[in-house]
Amino acid sequence: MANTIKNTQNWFPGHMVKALREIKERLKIVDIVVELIDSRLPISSKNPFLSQLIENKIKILVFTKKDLTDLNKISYFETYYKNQGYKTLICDLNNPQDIKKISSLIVESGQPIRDKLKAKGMKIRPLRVMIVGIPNVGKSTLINRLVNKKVSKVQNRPGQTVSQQFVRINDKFDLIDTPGILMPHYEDRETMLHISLINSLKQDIISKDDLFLEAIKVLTEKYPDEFRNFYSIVGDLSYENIVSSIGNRRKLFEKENNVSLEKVQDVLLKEFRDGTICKMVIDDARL
Ligand SMILES: Nc1nc2c(ncn2[C@@H]2O[C@H](COP(=O)(O)OP(=O)(O)OP(=O)(O)O)[C@@H](O)[C@H]2O)c(=O)[nH]1
Ligand SMILES: [Mg+2]
Repeated sequence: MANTIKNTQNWFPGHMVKALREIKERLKIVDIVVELIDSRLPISSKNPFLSQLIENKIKILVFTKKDLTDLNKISYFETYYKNQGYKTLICDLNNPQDIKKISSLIVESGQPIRDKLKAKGMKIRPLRVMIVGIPNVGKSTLINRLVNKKVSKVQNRPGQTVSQQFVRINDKFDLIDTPGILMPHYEDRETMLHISLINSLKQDIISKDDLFLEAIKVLTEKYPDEFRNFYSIVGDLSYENIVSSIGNRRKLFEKENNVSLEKVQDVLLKEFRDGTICKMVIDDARL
């Protein structure tokens, strides 16, 4: 484990390395870990390093961005993680009801710890809760919603949370915000592309051409009907026809009224990332 982390240090941005070290340190006093993953990538957006670090904690796994996911496919992954000892919730962090569910689950899961303290005649203190996850999965959003005011910067870009913050939620629990940790998948380029397609990886690591090709691949293989409908693509789903259909329909031209590939790429990648094309799960349900 130590070796694996060491080997990735060249790739990790400096604050990622720092975050991992800090998380390890903070874990010593943490009761409950709330790990956030993006529902669209229920496997790839989960940090395998973290799983090992939190083995002995009470573990809550929140699948975020429920509003962007293909609910027909998600229960498979929920069962998979439940079998690994996680308490799971599938949430839209912009829905106040879902925030309440997370809050209740934290309190409920931590009750045994509070009972233990009580039995020992010790003072019952607030549970110490840590929110973790790779960039852009909603950590700051969750904290903001839990405390009901803006305390942590929220932006749809990776790596926004740089320093850690403590937040008192109520008399039952305290939260520690942490920077997102991204597990780089050197051997698995496809996973890297997918992580980038949900905006959890710095864009400049991968070329726009490669990302665009992968987005098209995901859409044509997994959601061809939705893809066609969204962009009104008539005819086959060949690269040329996709580019010319989107370009012509959206009027994405260069000077000479030729379709601009770059503009088509920008539009499709933005709409893919924003989840407007269709609700989707990108990871395969074969585990
Ligand atoms: N549609 C949707 N958007 C969400 C949800 N949760 C978070 N977001 C959006 O996702 C983006 C990233 O959210 P943040 O809370 O900044 O994510 P983070 O994990 O703190 O990101 P870093 O600080 O970069 O690690 C923002 O645009 C949020 O509004 C959700 O459940 N549904
Ligand atoms: Mg953040």
